[in-house]
Amino acid sequence: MVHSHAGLALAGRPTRTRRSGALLAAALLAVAALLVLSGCSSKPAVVASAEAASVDVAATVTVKDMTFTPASVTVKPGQAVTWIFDDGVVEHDVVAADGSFVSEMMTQGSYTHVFTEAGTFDYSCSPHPRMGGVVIVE
Ligand SMILES: [Cu+2]
Repeated sequence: MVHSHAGLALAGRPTRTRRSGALLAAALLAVAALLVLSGCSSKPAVVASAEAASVDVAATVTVKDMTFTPASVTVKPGQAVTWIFDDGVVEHDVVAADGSFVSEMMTQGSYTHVFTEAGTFDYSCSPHPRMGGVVIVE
């Protein structure tokens, strides 16, 4: 009795395994496609934060109340800007229009970037496009 039941179960197994394997593969492909569509089109690659303690931080921007404060900071070439995230549970990021500095999505902590060249660098927050700021390097 036990042997015949085991035999039936084994006989049925390969078909079921193949079918669920195909479903799993299809599901993974769908998830991968969604990640590609939502990730790559909306946000450039993250640029690692500099170590704030070892660079010349000349301006600090607070990310709070859905606002970058102050919205405009001016530093010299070689100096850094630090953004401090402090907006409760609301996640923000800092994304340069030219992709030269890009933070992770964060609710707390900080992000520091050293500006090596003169210029005007606009940035925004990717989930909240109306949040904007500018770093002027001169
Ligand atoms: Cu935001």
